[in-house]
Amino acid sequence: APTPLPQAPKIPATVEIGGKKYQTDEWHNVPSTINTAVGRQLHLQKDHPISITRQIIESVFPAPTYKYHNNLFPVVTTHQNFDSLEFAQDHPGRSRTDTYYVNKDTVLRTHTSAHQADTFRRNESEGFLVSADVYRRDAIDRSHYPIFHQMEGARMWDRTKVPGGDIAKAVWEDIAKLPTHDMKVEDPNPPHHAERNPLQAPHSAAESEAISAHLKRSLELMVAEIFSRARASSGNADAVSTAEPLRIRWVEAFFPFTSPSWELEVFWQGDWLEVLGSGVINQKIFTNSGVPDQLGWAFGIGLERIAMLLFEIPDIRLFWSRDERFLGQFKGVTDDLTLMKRFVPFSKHPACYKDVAFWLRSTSSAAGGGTKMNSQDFHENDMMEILRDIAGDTVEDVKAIDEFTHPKTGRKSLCYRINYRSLERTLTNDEANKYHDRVRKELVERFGVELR
Ligand code: FA5
Ligand code: MG
Repeated sequence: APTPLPQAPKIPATVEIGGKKYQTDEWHNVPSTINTAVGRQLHLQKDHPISITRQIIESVFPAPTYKYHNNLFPVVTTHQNFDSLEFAQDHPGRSRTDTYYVNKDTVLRTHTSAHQADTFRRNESEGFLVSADVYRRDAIDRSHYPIFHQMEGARMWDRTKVPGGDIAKAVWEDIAKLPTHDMKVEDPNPPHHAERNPLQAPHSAAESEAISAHLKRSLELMVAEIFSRARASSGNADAVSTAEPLRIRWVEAFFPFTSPSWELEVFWQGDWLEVLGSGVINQKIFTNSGVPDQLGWAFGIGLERIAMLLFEIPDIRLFWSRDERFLGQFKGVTDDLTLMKRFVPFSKHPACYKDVAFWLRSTSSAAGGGTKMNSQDFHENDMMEILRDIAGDTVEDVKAIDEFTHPKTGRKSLCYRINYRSLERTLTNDEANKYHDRVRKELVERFGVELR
């Protein structure tokens, strides 16, 4: 067992999250900065770009075929978030370095897929969309934030309800009813690794193919719709840029809850950007949810990623801003989507770079009697959280710039470059220094590192 840290953070016996009280234990790692953001529900805030993006996507998946769930509570069990989705016991996503635990059996959902099994079990509609805030311990940069918003979508067919039980035929008939699009899709059928993404035993090749085709067409239509909204507003002087023709492609992906699986990427400003994960739903999830006769597809999309493309929003922190210079730019768009326009950044304030370098704590190893690094004590995401605790949204990004292992002692040293920059005002060098001094102190207290 690792020796205790010099000063383990104190854990209160109970915490209140979203108005509910929870018992904590040694797994608890939800900082107050995260807890206080629970309940903001940007996806439901009128004229917020996350909410506008949700509504545009919903328009492609119409009710009543798709039932919308926009208010599901963010605290879920590890069973809902992982086990019900066939995550292996040792899957890295379960780690405390990646996931916010309320206690050993309770987490802040890391994805909207946490609600799949329960929604299948209720068996209320042929399809559904779940939009919600999700939580992940992660790096700090302009496209990652520890809270973001996902939309889960799923479409199901019931063997006992289609004529002759012929799912493939019924699905192709549904595909024929979908609109078409004229987007160029690169790699519509990327090659599969048969061992990791097999045809599921309960499915015929024809069934899996039909469901995959319905999935791809539906999601391509969604992307086409999003970008046509951007174009529809191009009469506007501040229109979203539409110079480049839209390019999208399908890439093989792996999820424990779908097979086969894909990610959809969009070419944007010179690079392929992943916008969603998707696939044919693992039949075990239907069986375990008491609906073994259903088959279908599911996807999970990052709403921030889409909103950043749609409105040309350059920094993910902006979504959390209460500054009128941000929010004011989207007024009225919910009621009239032709008012949609590119976000015009307000003045960019100067960056303030500060480096921190330290030796990781060493612990004596019994065997050999030498000194070994106990790098399990330190995970990069832990430092990200210290930064958020102390400097909040004034940290724009953090980059590892050096890593060094001493050849004789085996000790490891790390160096990070932190960019302090406020979105809303100019930060003085003094203020940045104050933050940075506290960060250095906290790294020593929490992780026993030795500053260099
Ligand atoms: C998932 O979360 C799967 N649950 C998606 C899924 C659903 C697959 C249903 C199959 C069936 P992933 O971790 O790749 O997958 O995240 C999905 C999307 O969320 C990404 O494509 C991206 O758009 C967005 N996303 C992921 N991490 C972040 C982050 N830190 N900040 C903002 N957006 C993110
Ligand atoms: Mg992914």
